[in-house]
Amino acid sequence: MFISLFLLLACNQANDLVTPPEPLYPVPNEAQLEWHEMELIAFIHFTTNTFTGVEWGYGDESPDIFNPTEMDVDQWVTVLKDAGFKALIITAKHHDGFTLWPSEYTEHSVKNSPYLDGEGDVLRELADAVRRHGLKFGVYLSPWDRNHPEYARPEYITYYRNQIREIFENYGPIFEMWFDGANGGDGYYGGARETRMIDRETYYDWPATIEMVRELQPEPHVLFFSDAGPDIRWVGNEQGWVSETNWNTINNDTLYAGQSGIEQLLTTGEEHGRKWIPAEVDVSIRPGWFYHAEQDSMVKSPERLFEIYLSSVGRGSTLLLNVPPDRRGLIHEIDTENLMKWRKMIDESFSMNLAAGADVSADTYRGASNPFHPANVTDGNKDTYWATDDDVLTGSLVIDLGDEKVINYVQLQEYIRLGQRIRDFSVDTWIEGEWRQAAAATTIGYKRIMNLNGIKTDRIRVNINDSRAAPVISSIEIY
Ligand code: FUL
Repeated sequence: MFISLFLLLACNQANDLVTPPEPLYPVPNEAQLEWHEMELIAFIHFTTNTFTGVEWGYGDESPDIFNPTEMDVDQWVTVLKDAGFKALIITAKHHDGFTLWPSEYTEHSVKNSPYLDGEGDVLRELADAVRRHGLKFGVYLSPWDRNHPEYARPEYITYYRNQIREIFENYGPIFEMWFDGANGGDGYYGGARETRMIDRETYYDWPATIEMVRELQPEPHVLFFSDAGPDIRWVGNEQGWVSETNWNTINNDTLYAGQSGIEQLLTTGEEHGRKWIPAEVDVSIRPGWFYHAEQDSMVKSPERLFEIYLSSVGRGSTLLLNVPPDRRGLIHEIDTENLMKWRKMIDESFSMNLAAGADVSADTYRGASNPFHPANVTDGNKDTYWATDDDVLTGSLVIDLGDEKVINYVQLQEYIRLGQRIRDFSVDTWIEGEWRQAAAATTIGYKRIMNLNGIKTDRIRVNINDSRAAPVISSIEIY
């Protein structure tokens, strides 16, 4: 009796002594983690282009044309929130230079439009509505300005930074700031009507701009998006997908916004990247980024949006879906309907987690110690995980469903606070007395959804076939 009690105590002590895996650097910061967990962010393109019908305004549009007649930002936010978006990013200024807020630094602004007799401030309305509804507010401020007379000269940089200051001082906190890669070309430029090119690598002096913003808003940490980060990277395409292999890490030392030829690199990231700069998948629900009535019949269907969900969120990325308001200042009925049907598809596909509370076993777990037990992957707690010993880079988890079930999706999550590790995994199903491979892929990262196309089985096996360090999985869900 005494001996067995002693053994038990000794064992428990040994369990407590098993330390968690060391992080595999780089790891995400808290703001990036929150961004990963949002999964869905809405993009709003709205400016004079909505009224002229073009995608890139030349910069000579009269503010007189900006006149939404039934403007209702609450409708935008309600629709987008109901669709599941956790944040909104709006084009405070697109390439045409028109500002949606009454900037004191330009006349090319909503303040000189008929909207609310020049008293309107779209940024104010939206920032307030977004917060009222409990979402986060982000801003796109085009670096390229085809209206400004000093574009391509040093004076413009002062102007651009003044506008950033206005935004952060009056509409913050801003969770994400979008720096677009399209920079320089022909434009109005205060009447010069000429082509102006800039050195994309040096002209904006991004480090100084970013430092200025960090001083303006020390907390919460602003996430800067651009081709090169520093917090979030462009995904390299505008069609709604990130590569099947998707590393959240990349080396951005020589990258800059607007650099050509880096699309492929951006869409995969780099396994040995020295910075955590995850890709954001930006795509529009319509062919254009702005609303054009003639594209009403081309709004992406709920099915297409669902495919996009799987090739973005389902590959460990965040989806930035553009839903542009129309000339009334409303999200169009067709877009609303498709968004709602898409939401229903997601809810229906991922509502019944067959793995919740199911029996899980593994061929190995860290120190055979409970804090790293395989059951952690089905306990619904994102902060617990299964992990192996440091020198064990492979492992298999078996989830017993009890009875035979039809399986459509297997969803996996790495515990990315400790870095992204897994580079090869597969999913087997138990059929007719043997394991058969149903799906195989490379990276997991924040989230990975594998389509099993309705296979019937009572047991699922997840094999980690290769990992950069001890694999650490926080969740496996089965639908
Ligand atoms: C691009 C821009 O040129 C498009 O107009 C749009 O804003 C898209 C999100 O980024 O670079």
